[in-house]
Amino acid sequence: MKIEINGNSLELMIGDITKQSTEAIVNAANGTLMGGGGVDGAIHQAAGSDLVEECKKIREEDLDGNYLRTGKAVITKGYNLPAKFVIHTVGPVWDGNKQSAKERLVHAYNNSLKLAMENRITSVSFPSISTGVYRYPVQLASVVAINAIIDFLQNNTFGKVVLTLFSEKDYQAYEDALKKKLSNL
Ligand code: AR6
Repeated sequence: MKIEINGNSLELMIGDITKQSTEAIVNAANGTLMGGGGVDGAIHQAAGSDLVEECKKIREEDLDGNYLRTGKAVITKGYNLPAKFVIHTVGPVWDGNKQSAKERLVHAYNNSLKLAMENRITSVSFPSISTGVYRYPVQLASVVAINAIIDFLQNNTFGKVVLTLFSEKDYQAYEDALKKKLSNL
């Protein structure tokens, strides 16, 4: 499904984000930035070990050795990936607190999009942040993600945003959320 918003496009598709050739892809990372399972593991594997080296440097030099906080985002090169850049963000771990999880997930999407714009990137792919290892229910996270992305596109001249979902079930949740949002615009 593909729609136009304020001269920008938003597309939902099923696929592997490591194969995406948008200028940037977003990684659902953890605060260590050292890789992990899920989409993070797949991105590090496909990008090669230069990626973790750049992440180490960011931790040491930009974050003073600290973890990247939930909702924040940083950017690296894409190395062996088709995408030129990787934007690493940390989504919230689902703890049953709907409101606080929602705020932190909105930050993760917004800060990733802002960082892309600051770097003059005009196309970016997102995975379904937080709905794997971090257990955020996809029916809820999809509504939050769609609202955050659409609000951003309504207020900015950006380009293209793709949501690359990893299963038919996830795609369905995002498509339902998008259709609902469109009927209320
Ligand atoms: N392409 C697109 N989506 C994918 C891919 C892929 N190649 N692989 C998995 N997904 P998760 P989180 C989907 O667990 O919940 C990591 O260990 C997956 O099916 O990757 O934000 C990090 O290091 C799910 O729908 O991220 C953190 O510790 C979605 O990506 C933690 O997991 C997100 O699932 C982050 O957890």
